[in-house]
Amino acid sequence: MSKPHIVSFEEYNEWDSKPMNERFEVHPMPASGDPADIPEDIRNKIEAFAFKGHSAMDASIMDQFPNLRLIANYGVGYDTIDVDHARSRGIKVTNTPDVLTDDVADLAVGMLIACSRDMIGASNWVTSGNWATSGAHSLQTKVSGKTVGIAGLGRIGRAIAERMQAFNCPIHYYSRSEKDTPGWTYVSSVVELASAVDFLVVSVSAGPETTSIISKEVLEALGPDGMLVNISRGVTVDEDALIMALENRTIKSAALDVFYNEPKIDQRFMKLDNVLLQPHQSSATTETRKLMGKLQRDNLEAFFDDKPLLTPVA
Ligand code: 8YV
Repeated sequence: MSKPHIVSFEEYNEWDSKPMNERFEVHPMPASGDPADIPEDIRNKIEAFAFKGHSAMDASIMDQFPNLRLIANYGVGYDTIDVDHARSRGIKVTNTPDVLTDDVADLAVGMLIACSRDMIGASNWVTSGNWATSGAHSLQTKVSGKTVGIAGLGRIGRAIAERMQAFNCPIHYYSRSEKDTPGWTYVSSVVELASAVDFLVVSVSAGPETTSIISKEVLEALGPDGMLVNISRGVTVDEDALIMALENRTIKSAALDVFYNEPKIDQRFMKLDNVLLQPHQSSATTETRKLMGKLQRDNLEAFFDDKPLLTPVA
């Protein structure tokens, strides 16, 4: 029996590519990103995408494949996929939630502590020889017991809150509606949240409702002793406002794993001494990426086996 034809995006490790090629006829998206670079007779055979990365997945791509029926996303965030257009064409969309929640929450907590205690600066203090020649590294900021705000109490936001509760941190959170929590304080405004906390963690899903939800006003409310942690998407923060807030010390510091224009981020970040920068690596462990790839494939296989999709979003 012939294998279904799919298009794969970006690179896969062998632990993903081997089983994917065993089950499907895999056609890599050309480096140009232009579907027209795939021969039309192949495009007409394509029934699914093994989508990966953060490039725009819109009608200009989807409509080059007349028999496309499924977009299986590698990642929990699917903000670059035009789900409304997919739905209008009857194209199903899946993502890979849950398997990466712990990794993302772990990194958010690690970034918060590393930034608050300037662990990277302190490590450089040792390796530069300054410790031996100039004495102790500068005093930093305590984490335990400080008030933590979570903007977006989904799976990942909740996992971060549970971790910070173990540091005896009072938890405040913003969400579109109040949630069932172990006594955490709900606020219906991000500005109000920012004004009440020492650390503000951004874990909202990206979309039209959350674009620049961390605004100049929110950063001013967070204040000169406040710290921002972003593990959601770059677009959830007004990046110009953030850079100015860091330059002017409107906020104390920021720990960021996501940015506009990744990986060629705004060069102004490189000149700041109060940021901790990570290369969008919150789910980037071998264990988790293997689980993400398996879940993406499981959705593809379920689709072609006419079984229920495991993690549909549309
Ligand atoms: C990506 C992520 O999956 O899951 C998400 O939404 O942002 C990441 O884990 C990763 O960058 C691979 O594209």
